[in-house]
Formats: sequence, structure tokens, C-alpha cells
Amino acid sequence: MGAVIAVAEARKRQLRRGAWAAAGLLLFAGCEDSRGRAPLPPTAPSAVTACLTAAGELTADVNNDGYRDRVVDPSRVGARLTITFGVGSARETRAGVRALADRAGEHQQFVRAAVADFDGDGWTDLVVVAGGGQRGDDPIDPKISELRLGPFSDTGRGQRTVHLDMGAVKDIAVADNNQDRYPDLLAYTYSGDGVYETRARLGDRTAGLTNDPHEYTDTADGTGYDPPDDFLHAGPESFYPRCAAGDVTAVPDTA
Ligand SMILES: [Ca+2]
Ligand SMILES: [Ca+2]
Repeated sequence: MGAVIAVAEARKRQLRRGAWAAAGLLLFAGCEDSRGRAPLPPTAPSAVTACLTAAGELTADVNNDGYRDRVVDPSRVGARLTITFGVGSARETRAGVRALADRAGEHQQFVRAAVADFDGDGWTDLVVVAGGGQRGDDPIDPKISELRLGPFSDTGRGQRTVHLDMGAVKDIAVADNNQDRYPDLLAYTYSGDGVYETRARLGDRTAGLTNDPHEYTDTADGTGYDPPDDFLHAGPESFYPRCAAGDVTAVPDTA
């Protein structure tokens, strides 16, 4: 009799586990549906030439849908990065840093984002850093510190996510730190005890951005809360040609 009860109990537990697993799958599928998926892996180079407008805005097809997208960041430190997807087309939509940080960045105190083709494959990549503010003497690492390799979606979902171990980052920007014409990432980082410093993470053909602390290049030490001059000279200008006359206005059919 005891053995029969034990078998019945085991069966019930099995059913409960199955029900939880099914619920989990449904929940996961729901998330993916509501936020969309990463764009399909590209099978050919982008038909849209990445270039800079006269106003210095980067335009490229970052989500590989054939439509030109425009990237601006008036803050120059990643705080107000905004991407307009499908500029001038019927499907034009806009996404700021919180939307690009996706679900994980939704409730964070601060979000920073920057774009560049860090791994040199021709597709624009996205860096997202998000978390709580710095309080007190000890640095607080961000909750999210990621490179999302492009093409990426309007919710910031890329082909692959690379975790970046950059410490307590506050601001980020793209720059050519080692003057090799390839984009690197500047990070304004809290070192603790009121001291901030600027570090560069170098662009890397394999990883996208180097993850080895020995590859850091300290560019300046600073105290206080204002990013140093390095950030004033950062931006996409070094890495892209000026747009030709027809580049920015040409969009595919808007059906
Ligand atoms: Ca696009
Ligand atoms: Ca890339």
C-alpha cells in the first residue's frame, strides 16, 4: 500500500514539474513576442552605406531591414542616444537608451548606450551600461554592461551578447583611443573614494571589445563628477565617410 502511495505522489510531483516547465516556456515565449527578436543573421553586407550627415549624425542600417536608421546622442556621453529606425519611411520609429537597453534596463537608475562597428564586420554594434548611481566610497558596478553585436533590433537585441567587465562605469563614448582608425570605447569610471578616471576598451576583431583589464589604457585621472575633455572629442566622426547627396534621402519602397 505504501509503495502505491509513493508512486502516486511521485507521479503528482512529475505533473507539477511539467506544468511549471510549460508555464515557464509560455512566459519566455511571451517575452520574446512582446519585445521582438534579434534580426536574422545577415547573409550579405548591408546595402546601406554607413555615413555621417552634414550635422554629424551617423546613418546606417543597424537592424538589417534595408531601411536607413539614424543615430544621435546630443549628450556625447551615452545618456541621450536615440536611434530613429527607418528614417523617412512609413515604418519610422524611434528608440532611446531605455528602449534599447530592453527589459533588463527598464528599472535602472541610469542607462548609457553607444554604437560603433567594434568588431569591424560592417554591422553597427551596441554597448549598453545600466544600473544604480554611485553612493559613498566604494564603486558600485552596473547591473548591465554589455556589447550586443549587430545587426540589433529596436529593443537592442543583437546577434550575440558579450559581457563587459568594465567596473563602475558612469559615462561611455566611442573614440579612437590608440589612433588605429578602429572604434574603441571610452568609459568614465568611478574608482572609489571620490575619484573617477577615464579608461579605453580597445575595439577587437574577435571579441568586439577587449575584455582583458591589461588592455585598458588610462587616459586621464580626474576627480569630481564631470567627464574630462576626452569625451568632448569623442564621437563617430573618425570612423565614417560623409554621406553623399543621395545617401540620406534614399529609402526603399514604403509599402
Ligand atoms: Ca534599418
Ligand atoms: Ca559589428
